[in-house]
Amino acid sequence: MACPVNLLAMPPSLRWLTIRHSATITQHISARHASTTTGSSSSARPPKPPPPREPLSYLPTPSNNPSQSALPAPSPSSSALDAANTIFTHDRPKLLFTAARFLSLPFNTRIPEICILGRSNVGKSTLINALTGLGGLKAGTAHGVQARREGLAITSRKAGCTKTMNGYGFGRVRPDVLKAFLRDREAENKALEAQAGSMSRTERRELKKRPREAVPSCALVVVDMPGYGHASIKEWGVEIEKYLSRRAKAAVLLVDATVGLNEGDRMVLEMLKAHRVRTLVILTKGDKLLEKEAVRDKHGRGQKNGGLSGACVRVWAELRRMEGRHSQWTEGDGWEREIWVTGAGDRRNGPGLGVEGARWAICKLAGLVEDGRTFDAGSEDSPAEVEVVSFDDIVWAPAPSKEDNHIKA
Ligand SMILES: Nc1nc2c(ncn2[C@@H]2O[C@H](COP(=O)(O)OP(=O)(O)O)[C@@H](O)[C@H]2O)c(=O)[nH]1
Ligand SMILES: [Mg+2]
Repeated sequence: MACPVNLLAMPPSLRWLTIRHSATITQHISARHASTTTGSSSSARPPKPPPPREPLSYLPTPSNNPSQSALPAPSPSSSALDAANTIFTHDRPKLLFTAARFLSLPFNTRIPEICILGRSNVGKSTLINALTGLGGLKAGTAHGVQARREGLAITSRKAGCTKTMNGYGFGRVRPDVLKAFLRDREAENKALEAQAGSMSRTERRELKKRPREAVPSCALVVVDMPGYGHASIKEWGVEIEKYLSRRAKAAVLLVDATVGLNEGDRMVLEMLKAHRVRTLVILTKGDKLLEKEAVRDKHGRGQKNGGLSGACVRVWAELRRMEGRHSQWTEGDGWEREIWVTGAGDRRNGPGLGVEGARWAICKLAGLVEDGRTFDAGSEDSPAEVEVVSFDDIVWAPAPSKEDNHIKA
């Protein structure tokens, strides 16, 4: 996307900002780095910058050369961002299910489903709330019956608050999806009626009681998973590993930007890789690192461990190592080689830092929006060509049933 701001003149720690509104970026940078971008010698204190609302992502070059690690990732188009915003914010989210066990999950063979994983307290529930359009303050402090009634994810400072798999429905169901479902349901009903003629009364009763898939009512299902770390990963893992191995097509792994990858995250990444689940990594609490950066800047101190940019580089490098030399765990059924940053619980920032970008990245993961970004082809800084597989091209795993323990296709 053409951008009037000279990106190369930006300080390296900010270059990886994906730029949408150059005016806001200029404002943001001019307040933090007044002399470098505006050339002004005024000694007046710059006005406090509004926190950036732009999508934030880190998209390094294929060479993975640390000295050129700060590629300004092109922004998704405004229409793609708007499409993602509409899915998440136009209608109130619906709490579709709460399941403690894999076998009690309702069937879903029609709607893209994304699970949100991460250690306890990383900010899973907060991000889900912010995706719906709630401001940072409310997104990070949703408690009680009222929040439940509003379809919000319950957040807590105490670790281990979410103990069940909670599914939220976002957006309106696509008419073609609904039409196909109703057509198939009608055919299924006819076949059952024909079958029922030769059945005993008990068999007919059993048949009626069999759980069936509900009529699709949304465009996207997001599942808030219990966090790990509070209880041991082994204790956490049984039902969730069943979910990852038999049902999951796509997952978002949240990593605390202030901590980086921990043992639990690594174990989950190994699971995702083993079960070939398409994975998106989002750093949370990016606002905390930016705040620390601002304090260090003010005192003329360099950034500790490279600040937020350093956190992205470390996570990215580790994921590249995890891809393995022989097995390609990249786009398609691998991890999306782009790291997104959010500060969904940032109380000073209305909509939450980078939340708009996270909406778009999640919709892209679900196949609801196309990438459509243009990279400067042939430039040394262009990211590697990646094959994008649409969500529709992924074969859905059969829904779990008590009689039959299906294996993911
Ligand atoms: N500053 C800041 N705080 C956050 C962020 N995300 C979550 N929090 C806070 O971290 C705590 C745990 O969040 P929660 O969403 O319940 O974590 P979960 O256990 O992963 O669901 C809450 O007190 C949130 O307000 C963030 O991006 N920035
Ligand atoms: Mg939670």
